[in-house]
Amino acid sequence: MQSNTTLVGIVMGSDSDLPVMQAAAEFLKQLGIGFELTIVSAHRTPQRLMDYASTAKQRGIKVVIAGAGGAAHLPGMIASVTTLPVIGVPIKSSNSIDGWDSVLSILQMPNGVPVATVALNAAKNAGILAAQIIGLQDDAVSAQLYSYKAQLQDEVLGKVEKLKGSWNNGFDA
Ligand code: RP5
Repeated sequence: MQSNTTLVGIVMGSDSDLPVMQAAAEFLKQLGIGFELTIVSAHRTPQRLMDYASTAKQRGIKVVIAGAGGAAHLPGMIASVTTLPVIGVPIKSSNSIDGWDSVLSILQMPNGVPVATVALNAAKNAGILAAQIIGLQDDAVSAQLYSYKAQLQDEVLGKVEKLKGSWNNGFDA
């Protein structure tokens, strides 16, 4: 699919999150999935957060990817406003102690308000997960995801072959 329709909303708390978050955008671009990317700060622009989250669904967005660091309230607050699936990306930012603060702020949501939390700085996985959600109703996207998984497998099997030459440990499966 090469879509001009914007299906995924990527938001981040600050432009300082962009070096991490661009991996999500790159994956969606690779698959031809339309997305928008902008800054929405839970603490510095709370009204903008409310406006974004409350209008995203009616604007045609199917899934939101939200990345933030430190006291990372952006994904959870978006999830509190919209019924769209929200994928949270914890970011090790300048105000993070070691990244655990970002992870736990996004992961430990209360019952009733889930955020699908990926690993620290794992924006590419957020892009993949968003594509998988879009792929539920788009066969072309789904086919590309199968190819991507096959490529991952081929890469590992290539490494297996490479290792065989130098380290023969008897595992020949
Ligand atoms: C968070 O604070 C942002 O998501 C970012 O990860 C962090 C630092 O923001 P800046 O001070 O760089 O703007 O809200």
